[in-house]
Amino acid sequence: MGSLAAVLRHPDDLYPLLKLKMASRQAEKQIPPEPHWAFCYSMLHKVSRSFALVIQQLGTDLRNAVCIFYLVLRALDTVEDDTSIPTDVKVPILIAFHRHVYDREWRFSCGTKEYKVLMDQFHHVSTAFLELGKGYQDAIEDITKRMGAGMAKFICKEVESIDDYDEYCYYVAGLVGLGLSKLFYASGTEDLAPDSLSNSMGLFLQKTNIIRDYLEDINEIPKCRMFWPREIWSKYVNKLEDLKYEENSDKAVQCLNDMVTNALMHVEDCLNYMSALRDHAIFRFCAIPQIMAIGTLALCYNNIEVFRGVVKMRRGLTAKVIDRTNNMTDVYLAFYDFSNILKPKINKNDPNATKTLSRVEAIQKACMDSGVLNKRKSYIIQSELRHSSTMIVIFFIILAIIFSYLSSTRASK
Ligand code: D61
Ligand code: MG
Repeated sequence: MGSLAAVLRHPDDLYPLLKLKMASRQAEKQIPPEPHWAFCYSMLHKVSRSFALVIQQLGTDLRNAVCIFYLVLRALDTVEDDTSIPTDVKVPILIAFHRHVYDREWRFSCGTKEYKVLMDQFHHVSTAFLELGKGYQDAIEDITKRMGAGMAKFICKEVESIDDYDEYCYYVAGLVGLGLSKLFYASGTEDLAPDSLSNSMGLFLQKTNIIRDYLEDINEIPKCRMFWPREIWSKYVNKLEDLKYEENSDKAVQCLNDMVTNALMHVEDCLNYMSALRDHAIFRFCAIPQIMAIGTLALCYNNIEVFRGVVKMRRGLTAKVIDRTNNMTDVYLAFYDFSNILKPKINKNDPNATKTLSRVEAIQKACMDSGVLNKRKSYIIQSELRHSSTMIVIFFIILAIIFSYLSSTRASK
């Protein structure tokens, strides 16, 4: 019912939502026949709703490599995230994980729900990994090794300084960016991107996750895990969990805005990375998550709800992003539009107002300087703001058609 209300409020979400629904049905139908590959692709859909769809659109060889890369790292991350595993058990597993992928007998049970299934049946992932080309295998092994070592380092170490924060994000997400750039290069369609730009792609996504997931991470049972750097939050509160208490709302929002401002630093690198891509499928695979991230940051900025519950872009807007992201013009328009949503939310009394504003303006300048912005009007906002009554009429016509279809099929049964 909530989604019906959302569609009524945003009628032009309907078409992209239906298109997305059909695409994900299609993707679920295209599960390969071999049992290990079938397991990998159905697992990918279960553990990552957002990445599965964009991975599915890549060409076969690269798609298989990226799928296994994802599952191997997701399994590694399941070990890292399971707070019930004692440190002396966890650290050796993280460090040796890159060798476990070659061993079809290896198994370590941990995690919950679909992550537990991934761990329990990890032999399917190893089997599929061993079928990849050597170039892909080497890239995946190398990144797994470096990420495992980095995660192990941070098991016993808190994220204190902003440098620690960047270092942690480099291990868990920047390295994914480096690995993906290597896989793209190995597939023969792209030049090898500079490491610093690949790293920024991961940092921007990871920092957005860390900001959005504050409440989920602080409430983690049995032990909370926190990635907000002390160097930032200690300016506002004495303990990180104090941010969630109502009496600290003002400080909490200021701290949140500080974190968002920090994340915005990576945008220009990300735009440069994306502008060098040539393959349409790889481009969409990279650009869709980035646009979702800037959209999420625009939504989180100055928003106390981050400390109260889940703040997420509505499904219809996600569907629109997936539908409308095809080239760099779309990306510049999206970044311009979302920074325009963030900009009026900057309160001049916020301690970082000037810094935030200058970052937002730098992003908008980068989008402007591309020279494509005036060619097309708007990516999201225009259609968001336009309250088109025709769309509502169309919606009700479709609803009536669906309704009469449903009642006629029921009548014929
Ligand atoms: C282009 C396209 C996609 C990119 C990219 C460049 C650069 C980096 C990334 C994707 C990675 C971004 C990670 C952001 C989400 N964060 C997490 O999932 C955290 O776990 C990090 C360690 C495992 C990383 C697994 C991964 C993720 C995305 C991939 C991938 C592998 C392989 C291929 C494509 C995309 C986070 O997970 C828990 C949660 O978010 O709930 C955590 O534990 O911090
Ligand atoms: Mg993790």
